[in-house]
Amino acid sequence: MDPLIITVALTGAEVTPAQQPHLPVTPAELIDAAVACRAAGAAMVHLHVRAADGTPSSNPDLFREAVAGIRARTDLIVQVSTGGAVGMSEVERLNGLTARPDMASLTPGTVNFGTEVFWNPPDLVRRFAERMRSLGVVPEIEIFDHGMLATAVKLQAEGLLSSSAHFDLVLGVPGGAPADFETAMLLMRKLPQASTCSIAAVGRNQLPLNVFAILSGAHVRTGFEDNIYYAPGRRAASNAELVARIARIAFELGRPLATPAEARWILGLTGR
Ligand code: KMH
Ligand code: ZN
Repeated sequence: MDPLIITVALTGAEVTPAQQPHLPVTPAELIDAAVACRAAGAAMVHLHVRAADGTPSSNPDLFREAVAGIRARTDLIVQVSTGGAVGMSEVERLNGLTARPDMASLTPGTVNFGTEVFWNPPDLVRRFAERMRSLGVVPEIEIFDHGMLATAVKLQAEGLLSSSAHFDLVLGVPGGAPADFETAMLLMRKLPQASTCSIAAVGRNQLPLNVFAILSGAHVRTGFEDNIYYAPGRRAASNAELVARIARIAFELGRPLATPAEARWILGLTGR
């Protein structure tokens, strides 16, 4: 197995500061959180930005400030979201790319998202993939549901996505694929052979699916975007607390952590 890449999704777009008082909101808070997560064992950060009042934002200045600060204080792989928040326009969702991140998320399909719809029709996905390629930004393909995998494979066949892409299985969104071991195994088995993948899961399923990822040779995404609790009834004190727990479990299970430099090599960001 490769060393374990821990990605931390610091803030997302759905959780509110009222639900999680330690949610990083401003660029300064995102940068401090990223620094703490790097110290705890993370190799990659998945980034959304927020307005000062905590609402989701697509302001390119906020992306640039956060990315520049994370780069100045860490060697983390920086991945911006192009999912943004439900209802954002295509232009808004692409704003993070102006910060010249290493990677960006790319969701190859539309999915019900709670009571709303996360809108990713085929032409939008193609445009996003083309924009990333033209900027030299590597996609992380976010699989919320089974059918998205087939679309990703189709785009690989068309040459729009690399045949050795990195996937993130995001399980347990209401409307998407459920967060259980059987689904995770099925999706992993169906990934193209040269793929790498991490596993993220929503809410109380985050920890068991993360542990499944450690044991099965996949990588892990943790963080407040997917789950705000450390244990039932006890909110996590920070993103770093969630990262540190994954690092401890990986250590106990004999799976070394990837440094950001090792993660770059594993993901083909620096050439093998
Ligand atoms: N906030 C969700 C609607 C991504 O970052 O690419 C989409 C999302 C996925 O979070
Ligand atoms: Zn996200």
